[in-house]
Amino acid sequence: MPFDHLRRRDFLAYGSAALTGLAVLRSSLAQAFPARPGEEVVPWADQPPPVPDAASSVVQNLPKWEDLNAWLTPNDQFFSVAHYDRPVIDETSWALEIGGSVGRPLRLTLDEIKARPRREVIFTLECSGNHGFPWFTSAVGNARWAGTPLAPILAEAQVRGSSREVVFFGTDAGEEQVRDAKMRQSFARSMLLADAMSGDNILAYEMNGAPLPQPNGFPLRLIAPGWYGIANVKWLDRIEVWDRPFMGRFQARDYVTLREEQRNGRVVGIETSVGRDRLKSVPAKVTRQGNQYRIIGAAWGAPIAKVEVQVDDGPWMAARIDRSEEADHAWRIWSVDWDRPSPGEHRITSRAVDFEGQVQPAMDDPVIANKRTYWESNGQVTRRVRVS
Ligand SMILES: Nc1nc2c(c(=O)[nH]1)N[C@H]1C(S)=C(S)[C@@H](COP(=O)(O)O)O[C@H]1N2
Ligand SMILES: [Mo]
Repeated sequence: MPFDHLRRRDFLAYGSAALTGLAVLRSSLAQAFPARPGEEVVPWADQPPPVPDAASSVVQNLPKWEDLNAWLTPNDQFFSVAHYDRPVIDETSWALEIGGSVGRPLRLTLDEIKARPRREVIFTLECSGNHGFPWFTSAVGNARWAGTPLAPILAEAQVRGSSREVVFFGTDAGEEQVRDAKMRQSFARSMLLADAMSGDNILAYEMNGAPLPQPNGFPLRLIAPGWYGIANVKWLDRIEVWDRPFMGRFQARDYVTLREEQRNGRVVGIETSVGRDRLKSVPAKVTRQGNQYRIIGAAWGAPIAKVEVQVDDGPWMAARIDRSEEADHAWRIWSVDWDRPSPGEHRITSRAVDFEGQVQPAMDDPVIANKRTYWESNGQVTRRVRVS
């Protein structure tokens, strides 16, 4: 499976194993954003501008990085992105349909889905547009999602041999235009059959121990650990198996990356659909206790081997990574102590390195600099802070 290099140790808890896992998680919460007695948060000098009116219905509940204190992002601090409306669904009349290129179409109520085997996964979900605009810098959160595995449901529906991909439909819909033709369509995204069958994917009805909040997809959403937010279809009501490529707006027209790349000394324009997460880190906050400053951040998108931090044009310093919580698809919280910084404004940049030695790209790396659309903005993030 293409996923296997990411799966050093799954945090997929079953039955009694779930209890052990949760105990480990709870004990680690206090350390995740390390705090010292009496310390204060030094607010960033470069606060993001407010969400512009044109985007304010699509993007909601962006948290302030300075306000995040825990490895698991509380539901009330978790961002919400919705491209159409945020449907209010009556769970008693709602059902999930599985059809298309299958031998045995299924219809499952929420009770029937909850009666199936339960699985939890801790997954850091990031909108691929995050850091694509100055106001869009905290569309990422880490939650403990609970639901039932997707693969056995597809197997029960008897996927036909000729099948190519699985399309996930939400109940939210809008008018879409191609050339001069207009048509009402549901939000939808597809995955290749092999990707959909990954043991990591769940149909989730819980987020951090509570029923899925309405802005995050109540009553059911796909959680595809390792994939950008867009793949994690909310307000799910239909799954179809197809033998031809799905070409909907959020697959093939929006959420596509245009990049100029070199091929034998020639520049070629490459266009790809946004898919798996990319290696990324951000400085989250600066705290201080007297003269003792500390920089705290998060890193995700790939198994994190190390994180380095640069202040102004100084040397890259190794950050401590909190390894007390281990979950393959969850962010790592890191920190560096910053003793007696000189008064004035400073620039703080972080870069993550994965276990394959890949380094989060600098903003002037061609992979970022030659990108023409704003999605998949995983370049190094620089924040500014004022020391008195
Ligand atoms: N049905 C539906 N699912 C959706 C979307 C949507 O607009 N409709 N937005 C996607 C995008 S772009 C992102 S980033 C994530 C955001 O998940 P969240 O709102 O729970 O943070 O949901 C994804 N799933
Ligand atoms: Mo997104």
